[in-house]
Amino acid sequence: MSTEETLVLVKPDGVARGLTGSILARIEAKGYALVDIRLVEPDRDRLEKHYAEHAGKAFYEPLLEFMMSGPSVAIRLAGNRVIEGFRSLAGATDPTTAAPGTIRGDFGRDWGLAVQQNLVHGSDSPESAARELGIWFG
Ligand code: IDP
Repeated sequence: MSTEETLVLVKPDGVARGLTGSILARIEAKGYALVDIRLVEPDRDRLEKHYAEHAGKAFYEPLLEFMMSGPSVAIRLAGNRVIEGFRSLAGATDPTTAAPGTIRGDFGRDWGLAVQQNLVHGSDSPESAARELGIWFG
């Protein structure tokens, strides 16, 4: 047993396109547990903390603008190896090359913008999960 928790976000493009229910259905079908869920309109300060590792990159400012363009659904998700498992469900960062069968592969679209609008976020390590859960649910 290695039950753990992760932060999942349905990003503004996923909420705006009405895909929250479809994404939650995949998460629940996989057997992960929703511990907490809320609609959030993050301010810049919260997003700078969340995306600190990307500060200075070409897509950083467009990423923050995109994440402030509308509400996201923040989910505290639990399960055995859920960090790795949700990232597997989500698929690769680039929706064009994300594998069919993944959330990004099936629903994501490359809009030709400076930032990939790829529907979801999932923490990438136990350390990131603890930090990000504090930012969104602290
Ligand atoms: P991940 O969300 O797949 O873990 P990260 O490398 O942590 O990917 O990047 C965070 C977010 O920044 C991505 O989900 C995507 O929205 C955006 N992003 C990352 N790399 C690029 C890029 O090369 N071009 C445009 N947007 C990017």
